[in-house]
Amino acid sequence: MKNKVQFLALGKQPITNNFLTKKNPKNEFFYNLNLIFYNSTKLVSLSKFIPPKKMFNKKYAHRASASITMRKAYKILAQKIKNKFNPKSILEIGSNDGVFLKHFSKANNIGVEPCKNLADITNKMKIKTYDKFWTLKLSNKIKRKHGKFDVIYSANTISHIHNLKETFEAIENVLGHKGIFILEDPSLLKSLQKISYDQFYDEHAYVFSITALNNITKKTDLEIFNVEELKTHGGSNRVYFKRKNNNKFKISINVHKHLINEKKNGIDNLKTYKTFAKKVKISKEKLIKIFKKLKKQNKIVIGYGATYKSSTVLNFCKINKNFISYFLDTTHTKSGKFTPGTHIPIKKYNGIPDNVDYAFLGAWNFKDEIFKKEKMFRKRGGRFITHVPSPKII
Ligand code: JHZ
Repeated sequence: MKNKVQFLALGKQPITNNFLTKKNPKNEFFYNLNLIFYNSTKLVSLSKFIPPKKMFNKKYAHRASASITMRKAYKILAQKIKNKFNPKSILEIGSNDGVFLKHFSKANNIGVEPCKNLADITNKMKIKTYDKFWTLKLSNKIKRKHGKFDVIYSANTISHIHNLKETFEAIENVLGHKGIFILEDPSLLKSLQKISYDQFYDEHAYVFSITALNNITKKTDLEIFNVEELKTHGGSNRVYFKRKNNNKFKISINVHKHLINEKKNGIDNLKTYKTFAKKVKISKEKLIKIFKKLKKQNKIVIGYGATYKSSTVLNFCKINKNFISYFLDTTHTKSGKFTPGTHIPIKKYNGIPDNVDYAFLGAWNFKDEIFKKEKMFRKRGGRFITHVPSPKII
């Protein structure tokens, strides 16, 4: 069997962060979004990586603190890290708008954030932030200036970095002898189970399983010693690494349980991915059917949460402004712009207007938070459309 096999093609896709300032832009960039499975490491990745500067630049729109759920989650995690590891120094790779680091004492926390607009925010908050990509060279510079770290944390970032070998080498380079590296990224198993093919887009070079992470770190000095399942971002894993000779922390039984469970669910088997691809095709057909039916009935349909994830769905299913009048989003950097590829206007969230019949849940991962907030919309007969785990009106 070949080591590298393509199992899914999600069509022509734009840069998800390219929220357009013009309705009909010229020369919008598109690429073919294809997914591959590596038989040797069981890693799932994009077949072709997009140059990082095209995605992560001073126009980066996503703000990690845009949802109450995430603000709370980072606060709780910061406290947990303080209680468990009592770090004197902490480094965050992909510090975004400081939603996590702000909970630590400013003298000892360092951020790394290649999007200058975000790094500017945290530097203003007096959190020393390097507006650079995470590389071995940068890790050397940081080590020279700040020494090694007790805790290195990275949420929704390692899956975005193309060269995993260098990424882990750079982490090892600045991790203290007894240091802990904590990674948090969407779970491949959950994505397969929820048919959330929208976890695949330009930025997500990889969607990790514990199995793949375990395999790719075998040759490093790091090993996984704990795994926590999280509800965030539709289902994520928080993975704890330690140095192999650090006996302070025992390898939790959780690690073994996750590996066994992933095997049981076929994470190491190409057949699983081929079945997933078939389910994605059915999901697409069902979703298009819903939108076409609502259009025929002249219903007013909007989008709720212009997520990067939803860009994959909209472009793959060719759901454009003929089906969705506009998106509502709380992120101020997105409002007044248009969705990449599908050119749907994005408006500032100010409640769902009374004339709206249906809202497509672009931010389905925040369903609980949104349903709580939009009680009135549902009470007056308004309904949401979701594609996860199967397209339906709820
Ligand atoms: P959200 C981004 O993906 C990009 P996205 C990135 N690549 C990644 O990995 C994840 O984040 C972590 C809005 N919203 O977080 C706010 C409302 O309008 O799911 C956001 O624009 N009203 C780094 O974009 C969007 O939805 C609300 O009530 O897929 C949510 O984006 C709520 C709760 C959210 O990530």
